[in-house]
Amino acid sequence: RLWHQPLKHREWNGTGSTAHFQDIFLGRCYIYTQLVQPEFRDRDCKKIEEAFRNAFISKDPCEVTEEDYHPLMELASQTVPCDKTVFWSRTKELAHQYTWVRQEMFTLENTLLGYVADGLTWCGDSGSSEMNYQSCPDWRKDCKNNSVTVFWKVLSKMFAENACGMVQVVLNGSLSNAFSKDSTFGGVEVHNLHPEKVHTLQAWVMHDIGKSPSDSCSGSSIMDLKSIMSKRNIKFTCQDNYRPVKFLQCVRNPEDSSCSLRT
Ligand code: DN4
Repeated sequence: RLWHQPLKHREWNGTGSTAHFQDIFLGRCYIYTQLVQPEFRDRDCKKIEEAFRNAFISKDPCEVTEEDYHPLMELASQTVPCDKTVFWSRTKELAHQYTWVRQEMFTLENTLLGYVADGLTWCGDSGSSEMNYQSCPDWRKDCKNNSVTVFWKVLSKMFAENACGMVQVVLNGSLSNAFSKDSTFGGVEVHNLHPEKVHTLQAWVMHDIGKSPSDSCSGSSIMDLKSIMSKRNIKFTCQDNYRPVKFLQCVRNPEDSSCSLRT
């Protein structure tokens, strides 16, 4: 290869690393540590960015391990107060709107590492110390052990392990299965709650306004979740269209009949 030819990365089926990844990561880290949660103001964002990069740079992006992210997890560890953890599955936007209004509550993306990585894509290449901005592995078409999927798996596991008290999950009742064992919530988070610390899981099954409800607290997918929790010795409660979250949906759909004061 001639020295001036651009390096050719391997080609994958997913979109490439987010443009300006490092700047976005560092910028978000400073916003979070200086402005969003100033109790983190002494965390070293440059060190965190370096630990993050070291987890996947110069590696085959399909052979990233959970251990690769452990130094980062230690550097950026964070605990959420008891009763304030909110999980979600197929309801990302709504769950985030809820924690935006209830500032004391936390989804994973309201913690430092979830905040900096939310919505970004990143991968390296075994033959190069650069990120691959052309393409990254897709978790369905290429491989599950890719730099992005492994990161969210490790982070979700830790988030669930650290939860305590009463925890919440926002589920999507406009899907045929509001609860899925194959999701990160059903496959990772549910199994990493500690029954000694978490006494209750409270599920809110929300129906999208304008779509017909497909699943609810009495449906079979929620029964599966209930039975998993009972085996895990964690109390389970479920509510359809939990009012405080429904109000947020109604802010966007004020004219819908289900949002009228008389119903
Ligand atoms: P989801 O809405 O089905 O998925 C959320 C994200 O995770 C999407 O980008 C999914 O990709 C991806 N995903 C879902 N299942 C898998 C899997 N088995 N392997 C690899 N990627 C997967 O909800 P969910 O229940 O899967 O994940 C949400 C829960 O996990 C939340 O409680 C969070 O604490 C945590 N989490 C957050 C994020 C994030 O902020 C990512 C992963 C997990 P696709 O189906 O769109 O292709 O981005």
